[in-house]
Amino acid sequence: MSSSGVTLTAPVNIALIKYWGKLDETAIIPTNDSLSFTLSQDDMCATTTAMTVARGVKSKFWLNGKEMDLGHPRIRAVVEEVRKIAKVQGTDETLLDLPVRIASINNFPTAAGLASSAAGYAAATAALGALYGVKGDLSRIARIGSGSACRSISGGFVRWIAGSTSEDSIAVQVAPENHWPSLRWLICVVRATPKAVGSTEGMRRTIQTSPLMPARIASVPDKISAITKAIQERNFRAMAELTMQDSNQFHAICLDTFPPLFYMNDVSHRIIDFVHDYNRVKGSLIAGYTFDAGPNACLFTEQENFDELASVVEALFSDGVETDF
Ligand code: 2P0
Repeated sequence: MSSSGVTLTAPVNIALIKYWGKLDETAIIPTNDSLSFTLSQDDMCATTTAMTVARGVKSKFWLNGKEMDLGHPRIRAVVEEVRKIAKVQGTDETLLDLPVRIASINNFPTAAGLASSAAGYAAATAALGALYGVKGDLSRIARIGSGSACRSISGGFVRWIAGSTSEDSIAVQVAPENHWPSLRWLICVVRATPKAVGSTEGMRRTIQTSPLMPARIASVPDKISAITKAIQERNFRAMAELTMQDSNQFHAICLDTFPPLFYMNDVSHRIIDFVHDYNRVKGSLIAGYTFDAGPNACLFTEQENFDELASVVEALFSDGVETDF
């Protein structure tokens, strides 16, 4: 970290109740609330450095060492929003006028349905916010970069309140990092290559074509209330059932989209079958799953069951799955 630069890290978050669909594509106002768990800083994360450079030096942006277009509307929107707020809050305008350089690195596969944009935009927003001395909520700025990024600004369990304007669509923590210390995640990388249809295009297609989508949107408020209660009570069974059902509903909506969105693959389906069989054999619901817009499985369980679950998954799927922590 130099006097004119700052480096910050943000972890990925895993959605238990999914975000899928926008009411406003530019401001990124979602069709429904969503709720997620932010992994710890030691797990999958993005690290971003933001620094001002001397006048006349070109502004630049790198992702995983590759130079990207700083004119990309989303990264530009984040930079402009951070500067706008900093100006209102009284940051020296000479600093705000200087060219800026941003470099972000993910320690996990990018764009493979592992929430890379969430961690990336959260880290970039945090680094730019610190660089320009912005105070207060950063979640609505991160949201402008990538919707799910607003949930990676906080740790623990986080709810993104859909809101209806750019001002009131924000993420709030519903339980802190240390609320449920026995909860453990097993991220199974089924395929680490970028998805065929990106989230933005996929959501647009779903909104335009899925007859089931309105029913999903209507069902979310009750699910958010129920899972919030389950989290507060550390009720694993209720939390796991709601999470698995919401993942399945999200992928049903994807299949109901036309042309359909196939984010899971045969290995993903085998993992789902395995989790249900495993719980049945154990005689109790001890493991859960959720899948984002990709085939990779996010499994979860409690500490006492983690080692066994990890070794069984490793043994059964090691040919097609790379397990992470
Ligand atoms: C989620 N996903 O809640 C859901 C579940 C994918 C499936 O948020 O267009 O990359 O940048 O706002 O945030 C992926 O969407 O989409 C996502 P944009 P984003 O985590």
